[in-house]
Amino acid sequence: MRISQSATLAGFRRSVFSLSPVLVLALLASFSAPASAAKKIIFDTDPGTDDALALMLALNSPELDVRAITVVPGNVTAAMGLENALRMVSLANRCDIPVARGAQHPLFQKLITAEFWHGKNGLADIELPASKCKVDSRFGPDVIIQLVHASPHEIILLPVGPLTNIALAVEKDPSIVPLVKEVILMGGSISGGNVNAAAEANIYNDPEAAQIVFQAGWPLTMVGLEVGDQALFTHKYLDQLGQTHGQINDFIYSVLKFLLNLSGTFGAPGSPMYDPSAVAVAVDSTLVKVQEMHVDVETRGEFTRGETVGNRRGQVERNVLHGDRYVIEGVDKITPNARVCVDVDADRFLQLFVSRIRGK
Ligand SMILES: [Ca+2]
Repeated sequence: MRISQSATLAGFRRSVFSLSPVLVLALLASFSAPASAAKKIIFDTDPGTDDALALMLALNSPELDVRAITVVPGNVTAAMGLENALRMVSLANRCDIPVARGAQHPLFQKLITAEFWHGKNGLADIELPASKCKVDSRFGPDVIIQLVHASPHEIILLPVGPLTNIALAVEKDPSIVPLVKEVILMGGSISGGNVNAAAEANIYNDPEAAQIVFQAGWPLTMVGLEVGDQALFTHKYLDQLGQTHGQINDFIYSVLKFLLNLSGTFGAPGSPMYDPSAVAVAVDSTLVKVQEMHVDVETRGEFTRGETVGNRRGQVERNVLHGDRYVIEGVDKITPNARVCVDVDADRFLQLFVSRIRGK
């Protein structure tokens, strides 16, 4: 798609030589502005039904320029996730976007796959056509490193799976940290988990990687369960999606129909929009309210491994050892490392999602 747009623009430039320079500049500016203003993102994903929603929202949003897709194991194995990513970019006719395989397993634990929630093939048991797109030969974390250095201070990392690939990129080349514009991730919770009492699935699937990403020192927005659980996709929105048709529109309609049936079997009023919420925040940050706080990822707790522990008060007591006991001598301020999304304008987010998937 990008190639044909460039070709059209080149032809356009040749054909306007006879016009006045001022008019030409104005016309060119009107053509060039949206592309240059689009935010460059790297989409790191474990596809996954809600990954599919997120990816198609990103590809259908002119505010975003998806520069690469890196695949991480999570909802499904690395191999299945790669196949799903390739089929989806093919469906969207976007073989121009590099799709790279990344880590094959979490850093320090066994992978936990979620076909239970996503269907046997990870994509709601929808069989997409074989991909016309080829896998990029590079290792996903290397793609991240290369693209960040190629566009310093411009790349937004948008991980919507376990944070293994992002952590590997940081560990291999810490110099990318100050060069990344920001990280907007789907994951975590400061109000209880969805895999157990404490942990959210993406963080739970690789807590050590998550702790590396949270402590790296870059601007980081955590779009966690506080957003996704409030933004429930219901039949009202599904009906709107069903009014229009197209390859992406019909695919996403089928995915959401699967998810609504699934949530219905659990008596839920709708399907939580986890991964697309992070994309939506990248598109329009005014959709959410954020609170700055310091977040650590619990890696050792008996009941809390994988919990994102947010310090809502921004302080800790200072305990000083005096003989055989500690004495509280004051309170130390804690520097925030994350903007935690604590509220969302759910209807505006869901309307944005529906309209973008419908191609409007
Ligand atoms: Ca995901």
